[in-house]
Amino acid sequence: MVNRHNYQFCFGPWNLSEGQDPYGPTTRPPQTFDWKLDQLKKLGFDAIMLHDDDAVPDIDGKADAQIRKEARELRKKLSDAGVIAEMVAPRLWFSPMTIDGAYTSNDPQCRKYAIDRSLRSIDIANYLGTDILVLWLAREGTYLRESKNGRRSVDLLVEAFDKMLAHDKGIRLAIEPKPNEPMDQAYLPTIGHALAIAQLTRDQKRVGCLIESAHAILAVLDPADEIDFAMAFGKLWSLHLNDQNGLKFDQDKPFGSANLRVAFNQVRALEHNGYGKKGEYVCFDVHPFRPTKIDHWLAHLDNSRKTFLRLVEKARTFDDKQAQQLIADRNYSALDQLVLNHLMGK
Ligand code: GLO
Ligand code: MG
Repeated sequence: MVNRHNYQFCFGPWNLSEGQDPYGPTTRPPQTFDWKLDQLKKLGFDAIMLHDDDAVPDIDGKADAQIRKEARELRKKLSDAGVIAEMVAPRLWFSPMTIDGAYTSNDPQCRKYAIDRSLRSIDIANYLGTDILVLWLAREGTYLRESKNGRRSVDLLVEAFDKMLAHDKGIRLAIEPKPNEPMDQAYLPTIGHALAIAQLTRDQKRVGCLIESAHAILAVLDPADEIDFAMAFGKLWSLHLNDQNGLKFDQDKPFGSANLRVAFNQVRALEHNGYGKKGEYVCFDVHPFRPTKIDHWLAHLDNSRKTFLRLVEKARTFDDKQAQQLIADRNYSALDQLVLNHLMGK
């Protein structure tokens, strides 16, 4: 039942964050991209996730030729460091052109901006040698229901995805659902929504998903079930493991930090489905706690990976035979305790 293989790990430059929150300034000094890449290497991670403007800063002010030049230079820098680019994601939530949404904005100029920028991100993905474009649809949703036409928004999303799929016959779109924050209600809140909308596009085979643990928890779903569901379709192309303590702002806690059992079940689902065997990476979308000192700046990433690997061992050594007997006897109390004892080391 258990597929034994090694996992490959990844994070993004934004995961070495400075501690700003809506109520106060940063608590750690800004660092350069090169410094972050060095830390990634130092920690022994294999790949880096990149927003389009992590790869090419100030992208909106640059001509295509300049973007190509900078992206190619970055590819060389990454390859010198022995790191690959896992994905590129258009950052469609900072620009004044995406204040009222990107692909689903009510303003046609803004919608055009969002699509043009996404096509540029696809070009960057090509220059960097990855075929995954991650779409976290941060501003595709509503603060108030009456401000947008929900049905039309679905059509607009499909139209945007179709333009991306047509732009490059090799690109795969990995939709990263999140039910809320920054929006009150997002249009694609769950993996079910992401995989359903794929069916409406011109090439559903190239529209898949990325699961983030915290986003599933915010949707009141079990991330392990989301993993099983996506992998039943062969569509889990990337992963943002982290943790979340209940229904509040997106916390991006270290993996396993809030609920070790939920983390264990995610790892079990990945193991059972053979995640990683087709080259998929385990990425951590985690942030340091705001009070974290500079000296401890990398610990949340290192700890997340350590916890993940220990849970892989726990998944591989779980007594499945005994579990099956208890399941056959419908002795779920004993099954519950079997899991707890296993996690507690007894
Ligand atoms: C925020 C998201 C965000 C994305 C990243 C990649 O809630 O998790 O961190 O994963 O921007 O698009
Ligand atoms: Mg994420």
